[in-house]
Amino acid sequence: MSRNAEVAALLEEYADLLEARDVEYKPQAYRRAADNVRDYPEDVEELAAEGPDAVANVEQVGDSIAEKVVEYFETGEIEELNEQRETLPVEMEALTRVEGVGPKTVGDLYERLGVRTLEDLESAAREGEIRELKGYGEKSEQNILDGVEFARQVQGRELLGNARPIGEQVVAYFDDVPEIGRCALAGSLRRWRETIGDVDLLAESEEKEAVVDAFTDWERASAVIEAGTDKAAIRVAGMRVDLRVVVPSEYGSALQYFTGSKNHNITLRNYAIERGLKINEYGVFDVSDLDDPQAAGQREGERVAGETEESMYAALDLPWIPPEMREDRGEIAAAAKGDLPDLVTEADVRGDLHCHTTWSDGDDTIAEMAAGAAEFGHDYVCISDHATGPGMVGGVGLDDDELREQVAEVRAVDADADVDVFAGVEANVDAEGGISVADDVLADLDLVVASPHNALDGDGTDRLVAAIEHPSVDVLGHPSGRLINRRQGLDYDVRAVAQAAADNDVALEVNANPNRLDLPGGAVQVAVEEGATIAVDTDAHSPAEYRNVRYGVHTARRGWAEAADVLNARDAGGVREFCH
Ligand code: DGT
Ligand code: CA
Ligand code: CA
Ligand code: ZN
Repeated sequence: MSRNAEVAALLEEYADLLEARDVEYKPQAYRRAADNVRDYPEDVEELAAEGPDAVANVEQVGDSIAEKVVEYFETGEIEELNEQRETLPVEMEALTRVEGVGPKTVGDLYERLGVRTLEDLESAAREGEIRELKGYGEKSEQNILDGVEFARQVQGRELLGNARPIGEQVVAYFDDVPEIGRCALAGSLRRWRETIGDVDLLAESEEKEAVVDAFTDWERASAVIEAGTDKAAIRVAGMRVDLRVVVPSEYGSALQYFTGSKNHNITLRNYAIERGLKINEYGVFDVSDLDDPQAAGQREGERVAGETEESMYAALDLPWIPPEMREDRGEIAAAAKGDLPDLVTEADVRGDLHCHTTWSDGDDTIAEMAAGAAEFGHDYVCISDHATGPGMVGGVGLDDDELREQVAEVRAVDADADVDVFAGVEANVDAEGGISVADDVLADLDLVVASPHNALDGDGTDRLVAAIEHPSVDVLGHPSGRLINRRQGLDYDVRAVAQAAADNDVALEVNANPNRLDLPGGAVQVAVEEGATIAVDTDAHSPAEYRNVRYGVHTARRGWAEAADVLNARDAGGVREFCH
């Protein structure tokens, strides 16, 4: 519920702008500070209210960064950031979304070609201006063209992990507005889609205008986009937030309608029509006695439901369908047959099987990650630092000897910890599907995660199946290697990979990091159909990131997964047995 991510994003933008101008060291300092601010377990805003000294208690946050954080919470702006934006007037966020284009390239292309926007970048590449520049070639120009196309498709869609906290903040704010009864998120955010076009919010009230006023007066709103008598839209942290206010009797029907998806609603509407019923945002109406139901007004007919969402589905003789499933992927037929799955919940998850420590690129020690897992409420955690190999740069990964040493430390921590600590590794799946860790080391580990980190384009089916068939692999980590909105990752035949996973007792990871969500919901559904097991893991690089597990759980729910399908919904003994 905090604004930590928001101020972290500004510190990162500042770092990018400095880096684009070839400033040394400072950009890294700002990025480290940004990471720690984002992950800080309490509201940094509260520290800011106490002053810069309090903010400087956050790890890696020095005095001048702390002052900027305080300035932001006091004034809504950071003067020095504004100055940097004026010196380099580029759409940094959009441009660096193009794969292979970093802040330095942005600064360079602005200096030499005046590129400010994605459009400028595309036309410079199309007209062959980039290949003419020293340090660039035809290949880099083509890569930029391909990257622009992808960056354009994703433009305007925010990551779930950024949008969800904003939505929860506005709901929390509404909880204290006396005129409001029930209120909830709707739209793609309620369905936990991986990216969000805008945040939709519904509130119940008899005093609609008071609610609209409270909404547009919210201190977090940076602009009011529109305001009417029963709906309004504001901008918060760059996102559009849409509000609808309805009377209590129509709250359930409005919630059902505005949750979507559009395709779920269309199929549900047709299902209703076949039964002589009409369903819309105002309720369910029996129209069998009307002369011309097609020509009837929205609220005409005998109203049979609408106060609650449950009543809407019940009027169609259907059980309530969880929002994550409302994507028109067979959920209405399943509900009609009484075959809805009993979806996995956040409370079902008992441990995390993928996390990193200072041994590779994590921020905290094995003991700290174990203590953090206990505090989070887990029963067990698996330490799975990067092994060296293809895709690991800058000496991040551990070689076989280091892994042997690490196992000894894990055993020592395990002896004292409040959770079971498994010794694991995140090995690299090379381009041929090989695993680059010695067999005797693999044999000493409790659990082996294997993930692709290099050559993340083209078809990866054979490569992933080969990794699954390796006798020591237990979990296939982030199978596509995609980064949402940034990198497409591997293509692969999901059904073939899921079958191989089921046959070889390998779990497919649902990596819960909001940048990844890999497997995505659609692939989880195929995996579950094929009888494969999934593992909902956070890939945490600090204890704060254990909290991302909810994004993985809801992604698994989008794939109809039940607790029985999830490896880390088992107890520690069950996990050990699976990995045998
Ligand atoms: P987004 O914002 O692009 O991530 O996706 P949604 O699903 O939140 O879509 P949005 O914000 O345009 O509309 C919210 C919900 O309202 C949507 O999920 C279903 C409902 N809705 C909007 N337009 C239509 C429509 O033309 N037909 C139907 N049946 N439902 C609609
Ligand atoms: Ca929406
Ligand atoms: Ca909307
Ligand atoms: Zn990885």
